[in-house]
Order: sequence, then C-alpha cells, then structure tokens
Amino acid sequence: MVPPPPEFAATPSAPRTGRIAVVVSRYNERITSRLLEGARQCLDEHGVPDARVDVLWVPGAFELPVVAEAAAASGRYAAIVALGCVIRGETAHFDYVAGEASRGLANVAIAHQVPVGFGVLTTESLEQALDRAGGPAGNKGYEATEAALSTASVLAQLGRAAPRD
Ligand code: INI
Repeated sequence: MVPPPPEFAATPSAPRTGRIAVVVSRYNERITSRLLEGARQCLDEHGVPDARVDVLWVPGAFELPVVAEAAAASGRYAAIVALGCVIRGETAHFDYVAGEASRGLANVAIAHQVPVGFGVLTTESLEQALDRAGGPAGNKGYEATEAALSTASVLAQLGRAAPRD
C-alpha cells in the first residue's frame, strides 16, 4: 500500500525544545494585557511550561519588530508571538505604525525562518479592539500563538533545526 503523504500539521503541537518569546506592546495595555492572557492560555493548553516562555515588553507596536528580530537572531526561540493594538481613531500615523509593525514582523519571520505569530490588532475603535481581546470575536493573542506553534511544527517537518533548550 502506498503510504499517505506526510501530513503538515493542521493541529498545533508545541515544539519540544527551544523557548517561546512573547513580545508585547505597552501602548493600549488594557487591550494587550488581554492578548497576553490569551497567549498564555494557548501555551498552557499546548503543554508549554511558563519556564520556557519569555515575555518581552516594548513601548509600542512600532518597537515590536526590532525586539522580535533580536529574539530571532539569538537562535533561542522556536516561535515568537507579537502582541499589540493600533487604534485608528487615536492616531494620524495609524498607517505607519500598523504598516511598519506588520512589514517588520513578516521580515523577521522570513529572514530567520522562525514563526512570528501576528497578534497585532488594527481596529477603528477601542470597542472593536475589546471584541477581539477576549470578547465576542475571540482572543487574537490566543489565535496568533496557536498559529505560531502550528507553523513551528510545519517548519520542523521541513527539517528546520530546532533550537536547543
Ligand atoms: N503604538 C501602538 O502600539 N498603538 C497605537 O495605537 C499607537 N498610536 O496610536 O500612536 C502607538 N504609537 C506608538 C508607537 O508604536 C511607538 O511606540 C512610538 O512612535 C515611539 O517609537
């Protein structure tokens, strides 16, 4: 019988080695602290102990990429999760902050072949942000973390060397 093709994990299984970095913005901390709770819940449900998780606080979403870059370059992390919240009503430079955060984080992931979960809310209002930070629209911090774990397992199947502990 022909063996089935390798299954590229639809269900996330947490990496068994390496640490997880959660980079989180203090700007809009009322929202980002809830995203962080979601991220922690996801890691806990996937069996990642707190001892393997580093939470790195940055001032705002604009600073997420540089710290994610340093984390990726360190070679210590199996996955990185970036959490932030940019609300259009609060800034004329919404597009710059949100755009640079997403572009920068995508660049880090590709340059280092390390999954970077994108948990940066870009909303029109505080209410929309609350909805997505543990409200009726779920918790995007949880979802970004699950996406990062999932992607780490696909990369492992493709032979990307796992970081040592
Ligand atoms: N940072 C955010 O994370 N969200 C925002 O909505 C925001 N606004 O409204 O300006 C914001 N600005 C700060 C920015 O991320 C930098 O920290 C700052 O410009 C210093 O570099």
